[in-house]
Amino acid sequence: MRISRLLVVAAMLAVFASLPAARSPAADYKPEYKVSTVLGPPFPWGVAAEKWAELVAQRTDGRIVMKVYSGSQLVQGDQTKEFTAMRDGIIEMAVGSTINWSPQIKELNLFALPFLMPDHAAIDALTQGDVGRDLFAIIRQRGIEPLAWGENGFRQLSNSKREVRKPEDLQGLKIRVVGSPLFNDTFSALGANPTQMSWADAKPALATGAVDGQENPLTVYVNAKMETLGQTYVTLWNYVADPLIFAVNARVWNSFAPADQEIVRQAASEAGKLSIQLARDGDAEAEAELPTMGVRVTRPSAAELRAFVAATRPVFDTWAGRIGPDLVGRAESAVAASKP
Ligand code: X2X
Repeated sequence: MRISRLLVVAAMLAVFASLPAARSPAADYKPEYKVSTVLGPPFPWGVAAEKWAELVAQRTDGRIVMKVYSGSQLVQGDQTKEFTAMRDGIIEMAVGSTINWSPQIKELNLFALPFLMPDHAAIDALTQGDVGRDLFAIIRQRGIEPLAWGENGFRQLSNSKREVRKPEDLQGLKIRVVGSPLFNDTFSALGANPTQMSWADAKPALATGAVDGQENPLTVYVNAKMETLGQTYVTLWNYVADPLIFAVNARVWNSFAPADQEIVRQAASEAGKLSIQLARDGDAEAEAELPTMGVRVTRPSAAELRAFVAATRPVFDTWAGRIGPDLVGRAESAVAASKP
């Protein structure tokens, strides 16, 4: 009797042990993980987020199903609430802009310091170097696991009123700006009249003429068809760029088996690279297309750019103090070292 019971237990153990190991943690997994973005496809941002979800679904044999919700719909259109919602677990994952998370992570304002990064090499010097690692460590301390960098792109100025080649041209123009107060300060310093609003509100505001202009990468300009919203003057000035961050709520992250964490991280890294490539190629294509769409493109000369730099320098200095002079100093050194 005793022996037969032991045999039964042994047989049961043998059956459990033979179950595929990778399947067991899936029991704790959610049927779906919500991924928040501001822009969906065909914007590069949305394409890259979908790619992340697709790679993870394939490589985990469907154990981890990620669904992308664009338009900041998981935070009722308020993109500046995305980081908090993800930290609180309302959203499990996001591909978020550094701008939209900077109200919670002040150090992410770094990328919005006017004229810190002149070119793509400068962005890479920050995100792919020590500065990027330090920023990820700061985010990690706040209950979010950052996995990879992506890119929204250099933000160029457009408006419906006139060519902007020098700060005086911005005088009195009503410009829609994004969520960080740093943008208000920059445009106020340039003599414009900045109005902060979400992306959800920006398009109607441009369409009705409630605002005269906005700033966004050219891929956003063309995919949102801003030339049809009266935005016929574009100034290419590379004044700031916003990287994207692929990230997961820490509790969700810790619930994944190590092998699955590796898959999710690797997929984010590949989708991040795709995001950077799509953003850069897309901006270059859009730049070539703009003149054929009846858009007047202005590219200030180096001397003309210096006037914008000088006018915004007090804003740079004030915000460098808030972001952390040490971090900003190291960022400036990394940018200087990236120059050919
Ligand atoms: O709102 C914007 O301008 C956008 C889409 O670029 C961001 O989310 C930062």
